[in-house]
Amino acid sequence: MITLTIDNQTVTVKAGSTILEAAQKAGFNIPTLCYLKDINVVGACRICVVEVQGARTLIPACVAPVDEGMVVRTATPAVIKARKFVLELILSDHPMECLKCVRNQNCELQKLAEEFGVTDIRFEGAKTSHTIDDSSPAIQRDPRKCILCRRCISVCGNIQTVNALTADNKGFDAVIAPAFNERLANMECVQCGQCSLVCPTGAIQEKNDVDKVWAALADPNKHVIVQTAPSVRLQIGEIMGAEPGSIVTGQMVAGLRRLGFHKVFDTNFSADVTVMEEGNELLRRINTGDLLPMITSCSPGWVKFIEHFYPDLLPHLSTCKSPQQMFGALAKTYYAKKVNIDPANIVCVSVMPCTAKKFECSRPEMFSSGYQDVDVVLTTRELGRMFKQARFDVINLPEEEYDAPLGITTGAGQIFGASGGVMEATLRTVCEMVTGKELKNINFTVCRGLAGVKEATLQLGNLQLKVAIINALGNARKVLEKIRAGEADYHFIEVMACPGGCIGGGGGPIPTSNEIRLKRIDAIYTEDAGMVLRKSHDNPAIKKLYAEFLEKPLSDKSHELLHTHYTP
Ligand code: HC1
Repeated sequence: MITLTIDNQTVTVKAGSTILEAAQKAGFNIPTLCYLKDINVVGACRICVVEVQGARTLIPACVAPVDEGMVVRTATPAVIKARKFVLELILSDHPMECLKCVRNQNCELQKLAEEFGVTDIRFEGAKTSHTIDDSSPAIQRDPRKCILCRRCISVCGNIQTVNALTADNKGFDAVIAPAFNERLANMECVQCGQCSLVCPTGAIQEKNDVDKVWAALADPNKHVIVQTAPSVRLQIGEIMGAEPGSIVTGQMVAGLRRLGFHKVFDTNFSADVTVMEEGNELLRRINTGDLLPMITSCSPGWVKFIEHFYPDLLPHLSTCKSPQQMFGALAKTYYAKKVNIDPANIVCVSVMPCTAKKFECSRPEMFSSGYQDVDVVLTTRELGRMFKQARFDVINLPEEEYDAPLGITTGAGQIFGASGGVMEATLRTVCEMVTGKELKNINFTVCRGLAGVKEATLQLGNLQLKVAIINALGNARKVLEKIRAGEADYHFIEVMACPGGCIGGGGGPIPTSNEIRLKRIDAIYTEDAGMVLRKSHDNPAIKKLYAEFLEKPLSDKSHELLHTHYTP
């Protein structure tokens, strides 16, 4: 252990800790911009400088290790002056478009400039000229707003192992961009949006589709329906001012109805359909000796990752479409027929915690109703913007229920939003199918939590089922390498592209940290525990869907609408 003094307070921390970690442990609030715990520790921005007795210069606290007897001061006049200087330098090459920036009032740079009273920029001069890259269907880059902090490079390279972004050039010409300043659409970017979640400014954000939805709602000839993903009901509360982990399902439904959506439906419904289809596909593969392990395919960033980097392993993907896409296909066939509305006049909007869903809905495989199955995808952040534009105090609205039938759901559908949820939901159904007996305990807690790779072996009658659950693409890469090497004897693997699963999706609230992810995960399982029905095969609306329309899981109709094959 190391003992040092910070602002006259004695602090003891583990050897190898940084000054920033020691200060945070002792309750000091040193400002940071480039630093991101466990992800980006590069000392690029210098806003965290502190005075260390005996040192000739100010020291960046985020990268400097503590030393025995060190004397640190975090807020001397020299420190404050230096931090303000750093901010002025950053702002001297910033477009200053705060009023029309998507991150206005949620920008780390803006907040620090306000805190440090930066009202004049003494170094006005040449500005770099960069063009906005809106080539990707999901992500938009505006390098003019980039402060070169490198958080996006770290999350894309170290956590996701995608490496779509890099630092090019030096000094004034430095830019964070795809290699050779290529456009994002031409890179292996999987559109997971984790870069937008960690960007301190508005340099990386989702493609804005809010106006498309207002236009649809204004069209008297359109029947506009909306589906909300499992994790949106807790993420949207945070965006509207509630504490992380608050569940505002009924309030969100009320808000959506007030925005003018004709029907408010739930992706949890089609998550239940996914369980029926995927569970049966798994048992078919096991019983017929077909290719194993089977890997989930509901996370579109993950699907793009395997397409780009491991195309030889694509046959391992379940043929099931994601719940978002199953919903769209059913909305424009089953639901359209039920309510006697021409599917050409249905606009199907999704609200997702995910940027990659914007890309998924436009894939050529996703037109099985005869139309684009899902027309517009909004991230949770964009829905927050719509609520704010409408000036709805959503978290205090009286609660309302989802519409039937595509809003009748179970706890199994709900838990899809957390890493391990797809696996647990599927196990609840598959176990009862295999054993023919009702499960005494439906909580497969081994599936839960933030660990990057979780494994379990379950005895289902005579079947010993080996499963793995993976979140974040860097962890997926490790397991895919094992599959390639013939060293993975799993039957079934869940992969979610984003750390923590969809509750940590790239379209969610900013900031998102592991502490916040854990609160959202708790909320997901609380919501599940409070539901009357918690197994997909018990959902009466699902039973009716099969009786009236699909016939049975894996039927020809199911294959036509709900399954696909991905090709690189
Ligand atoms: Fe997800 Fe899914 S859980 S992918 O994370 O399978 O986005 O929440 O909607 O489609 O149901 C996202 C979340 C979501 C799908 C479901």
